[in-house]
Amino acid sequence: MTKPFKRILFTGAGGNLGRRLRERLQEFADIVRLADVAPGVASLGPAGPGEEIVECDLADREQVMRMCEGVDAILHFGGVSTEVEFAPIMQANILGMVNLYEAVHKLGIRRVVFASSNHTMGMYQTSERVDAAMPTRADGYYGLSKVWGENLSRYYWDRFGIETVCLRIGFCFPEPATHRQMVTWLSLDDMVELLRRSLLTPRVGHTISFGVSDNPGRWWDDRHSRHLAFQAKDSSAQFLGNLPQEFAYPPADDLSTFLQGGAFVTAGPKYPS
Ligand code: 15L
Repeated sequence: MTKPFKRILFTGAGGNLGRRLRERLQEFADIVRLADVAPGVASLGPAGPGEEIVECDLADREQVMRMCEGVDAILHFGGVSTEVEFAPIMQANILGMVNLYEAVHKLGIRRVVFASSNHTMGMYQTSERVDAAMPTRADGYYGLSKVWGENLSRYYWDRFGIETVCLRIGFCFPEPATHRQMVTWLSLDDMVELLRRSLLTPRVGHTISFGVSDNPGRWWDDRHSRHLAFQAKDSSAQFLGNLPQEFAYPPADDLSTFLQGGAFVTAGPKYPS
């Protein structure tokens, strides 16, 4: 069967999403190059049929250039994926994005799908409905680094015509169990469909889309990425029984309940104690 691409690169292959997506990536290309930093690579085991495994530190310009050589499209899921101190975020997510887009530009790669995050918008309230044209309101260093990635990729579209789809992914784990996880859940099948639409839609320009299933009460409105024609098939409604049955009022000052970013909001920068 002919596949859409000869070779694609998936960065962050050793992470939560990378490990779960690995076998699903085969449909997109004859060869899937799986990349991660050393510890991530170690957990990948040997390359299977149609796979290549590459070790790469995103902060290292030369390594990033080598990692990108010979690929037709990139799924960029690498980097720090949670709220931590700024130094590692700066290396992997800020400098790493610069290195990646320099390589993409130099090597003539035409399209990137960037795993952004809902934490670009984490400071909106849970009672608000958010779309991609609204100002970003990151909830910490991690969310800010994803805003940087979205803006950098927009610059590369405006200046050099390199297309990027930024996916503001929600909670993409097997089973949601809290109210926030229910609202923000993205099933693996819907994630794959979103990748399919992001890679195969003929013209995407610079697109920002929320990565979320068809959940009840969802906060995010995808009116600005309808051209992707993504239709979520799954819904977290099937997991409603996972929620605690008794209601308890949250404390009035509990930001993690009232802001969309949840626990990331309070995990962010603090004054030294
Ligand atoms: C993210 O951006 C994280 O990478 C992921 O691990 C989840 O925690 C997700 O956000 C979330 O908001 O639940």
